[in-house]
Parts: sequence; structure tokens; C-alpha cells
Amino acid sequence: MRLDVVTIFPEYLEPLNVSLVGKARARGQLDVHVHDLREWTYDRHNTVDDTPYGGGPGMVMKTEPWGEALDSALADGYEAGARGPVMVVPTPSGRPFTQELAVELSERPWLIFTPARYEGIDRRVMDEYATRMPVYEVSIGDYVLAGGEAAVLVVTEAVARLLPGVLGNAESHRDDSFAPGEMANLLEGPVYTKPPLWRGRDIPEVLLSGHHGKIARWRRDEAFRRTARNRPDLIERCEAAAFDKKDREILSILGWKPSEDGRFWRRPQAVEE
Ligand code: 6GU
Repeated sequence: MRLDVVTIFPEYLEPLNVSLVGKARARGQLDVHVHDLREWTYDRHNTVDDTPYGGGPGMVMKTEPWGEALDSALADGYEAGARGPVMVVPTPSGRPFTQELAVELSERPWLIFTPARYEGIDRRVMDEYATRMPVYEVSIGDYVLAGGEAAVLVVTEAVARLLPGVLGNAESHRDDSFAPGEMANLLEGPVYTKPPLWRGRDIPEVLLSGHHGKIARWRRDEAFRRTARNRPDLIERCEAAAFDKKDREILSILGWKPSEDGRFWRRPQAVEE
């Protein structure tokens, strides 16, 4: 997969040299190109922003540097044999970045990221490139960052670990919290390793039992507990058909009831402890 990032802070992308993404680059599984947007400015101050038409606070990133930088990155990529680009525009007004979108992006051969500072990029830039390639405007959550660079790191890490051969074992993705699929989407429960006793704290006995059926059931129960506490919306979203008899038992213990529409619900004020 080829990645291009156009930014006014190339050094912000240094973490792409580290850890899983860094190793994927070293192995040739990821071909990363970071470009400095200011190389595509021609005035003394390397201006990339200007005041918004219509007034209002803040500054808007100008069309011309983005147009030239993106044309150049695209030309470089095509020349190097890359095909099928998609543009990924990090913005708090984008669609939510989910595991499903990470899977979708991991299936594309070429991602071009355009992290912005200030109040965002002149709309005409996205409209222009949308005539040539799919453009995904994505938000990584309901909070506002000072710029899109941190979001590029987030999206890149989520996508890179899905690429064939980047994680040791292809099975590793199947149990990811939020993995798309038929299964109820539960958060993963707690995990433990040696030593068996630490500061007076031991390991749940079932995990030492060697009884795989009981261990799987315990893990699923713990996943329900954690999901009910931290993300009740994930349980509300599930078709009741996703739950087996034991699931229904644990849900009932946690205060959930089946309703007409085939989903489960819980009195909003019920807090499990
Ligand atoms: Cl992608 N960018 C910025 N600036 N803020 C965000 C975001 C992105 N996602 C959530 N907040």
C-alpha cells in the first residue's frame, strides 16, 4: 500500500517510522511519502491560509498550495506505478472513523491524507479531487483537535495492522472489538499473564482450569459486563438473534430485557457495579 501525507508539519508524522507501521515500511509492505505543503507556496511568508469569505473567526487553508501539492503527489505516485488513489481528509465534521471503514481503506492500494490546521481547507479542493477519486472525510471522535495530523496517525495504524502479513496471524483480526460481522459486537474483556500472584492479586480460577469451554464462556460473560458498563449502545444495537441462551442469562443479570423489536434494552439509570 502507498500512503501520501501532505502537511505543514512533516515532523508530526515521525511516529510513522516506529513500531508496527515503521516495521511494515521497513519490510516494504507500506510505502510512505510525507510532503511539506509549504513547498508549494511562492510568497516570502509561505502562506497557506487566508481569511474566510463571509467573515467569521479563524483562517481557511488556501486552494493553490493544496492543488499543486496534491497534483505533484499524484504524479509521483502514478509514475512509481501506484494506482487507485483515495483521498482521506481528516476533519471533525467527517463521518465517524470505524473499524469497518478501516477494513474498507485497508483494501485500497493508495491513500492520500490531507490533514488541515486552522478552520479547514477551502471546499473547492475536496470538490475538485472528488471528480478524480473517492474522497473520504473522516472524524476520529467527538472532540476537536488542533489539526488532522494526529488523526492521520490513528487511521494509518488502524489500517496498517489489517494489511496482509503486517500482524503475525490473520486470525488476530477476527476477535478485534468492533470487527465487522454477524457476531454481537462486544468489547474485549480483561486479560492476564504470569506471575499467578502479584501484590496479593491472583488470576480468575477458571483461566487456570484448562477447560476451554468454560474459559470461552467466562470471557464472553466478562465481555458483556464490560460492554454493558462502557458501551451500552453496542448492546442496544444488536439483534437479539445474536445472543444465545447463556448470553440472555448474563444480560438479564446485568439488568437488560428483551423488547418487541428484537433488541435488548436497560433502564437508563441502571448502573452495574
Ligand atoms: Cl480528523 N481532525 C480534527 N482537527 N479534529 C478532530 C478530528 C479530526 N476527529 C475528531 N476531532
